[in-house]
Amino acid sequence: MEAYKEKFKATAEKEAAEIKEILKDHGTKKIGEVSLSQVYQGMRGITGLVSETSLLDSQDGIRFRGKSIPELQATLPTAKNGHEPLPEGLFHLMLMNELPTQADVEEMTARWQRRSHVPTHVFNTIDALPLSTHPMTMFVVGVMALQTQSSFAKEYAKGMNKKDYWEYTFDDAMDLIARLPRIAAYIYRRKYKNNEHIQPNGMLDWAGNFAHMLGYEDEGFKELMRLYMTIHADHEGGNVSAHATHLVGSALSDPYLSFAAGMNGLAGPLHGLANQEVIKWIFEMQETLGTEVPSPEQITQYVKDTLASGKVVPGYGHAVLRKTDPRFTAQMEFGKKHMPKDPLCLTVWNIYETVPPILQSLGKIKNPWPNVDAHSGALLVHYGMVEYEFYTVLFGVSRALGVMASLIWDRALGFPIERPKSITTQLVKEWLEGKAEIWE
Ligand code: CMX
Repeated sequence: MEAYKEKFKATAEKEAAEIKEILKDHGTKKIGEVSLSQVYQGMRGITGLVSETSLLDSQDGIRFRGKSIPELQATLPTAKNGHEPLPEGLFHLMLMNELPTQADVEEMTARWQRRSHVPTHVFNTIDALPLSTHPMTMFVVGVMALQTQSSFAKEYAKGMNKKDYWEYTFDDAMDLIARLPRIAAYIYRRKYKNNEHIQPNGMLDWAGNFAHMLGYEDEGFKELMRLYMTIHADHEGGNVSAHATHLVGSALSDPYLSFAAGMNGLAGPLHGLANQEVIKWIFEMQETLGTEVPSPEQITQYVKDTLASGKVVPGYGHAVLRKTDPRFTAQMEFGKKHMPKDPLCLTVWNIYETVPPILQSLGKIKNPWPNVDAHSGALLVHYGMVEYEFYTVLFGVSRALGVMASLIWDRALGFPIERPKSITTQLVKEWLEGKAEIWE
């Protein structure tokens, strides 16, 4: 290692050890209303944000405007002959705080169809990237190229009245949601399907048309997309993608800039990228063990090896949830209904039986249960979408629904620029020695 790097490593290791000691002895000490441990450990449990569209309960999971996922499945309008909720309905619920009628949902589909034109320069910008580029990078670059269309940015430059912020945020949010499936499908077909693109079908709903443009005409895949786009849309305000979108938006960066920030966060393996990591990890397990459906004993050993090599088990654990994620359960039920004998789904279900007790036995993991990402890939693979590097883009298209509805509310309620206070470890040490104050 280069000497300069060595020097940094030694300095950082010393400070990390000091912080560990400080937290062991003083972690519960309060700075204002919060403890020193919360300040150092990812602000866990600190209530510091308002996000109107959904609320996460550690035991019951996510509720969108008070409605759980099973309730959404029972009450939101579906496609003709379909059973899964249409994401248009969820967006209406999050935005308007009322259950949509069939007519509300049809109007939303039509509204997004009218707004769905993507200018050529966006495709040209994506085309400028090497084919080897990760799909999430292409997605963010596509969103940034689309920022030229921002009504919010144009009106702000002209001199917009504060009371109108929400309205141009609303227009940009609608345009962005309408256009994302086109951009995402373009990336998929460019990278994996020989650059052969499929024109939109104006007769289909938003998620059904997305499935069509991706190249999947199976009605089962369209139903999966409707469910997928609904359950990945929102997970209250503190997760990385929602928080980043909200934070950047608070500087009055327009919705395109804000959403791109959120997507850069979603592309992290501890957040949305975990959905690709899960399938990659299972494929590697199958290859290493030489079997399509590894036994519980084989899975146990593989999980132990993963942990011993200093890696996380992808798809397991959560910062807030303390039970099996209802989004995992909804996907498992979809799998049991549509593909009960699928070998990859069987493996996901065997992993679900095997992993939690192992993680629990480590004693340090707060939630040993599966999250949303533990299941999604197996369902996609069943319909032929094996290109797992693309999966986080699907998550991103869905997440736009929640973070854009929230952003409209942020501007409608006039929320200010976000600016929490930070401190240094030097100040903490002086404070513990009684030589300095920490301002509250
Ligand atoms: N495998 C191995 N170790 C895990 C683990 C897992 N699945 N989940 C948590 N841990 C470890 C943490 O890395 C941490 O270890 P250290 O103390 O050595 O740093 C310890 O257990 C305590 O962590 P925690 O308080 O239980 O969990 P956090 O709130 O810090 O992190 C999360 C939450 C999701 C990042 C973590 O559980 C994880 O890394 N899971 C795997 C990645 C994943 O599936 N992410 C997707 C989450 C859903 C989403 O956003 O899409």
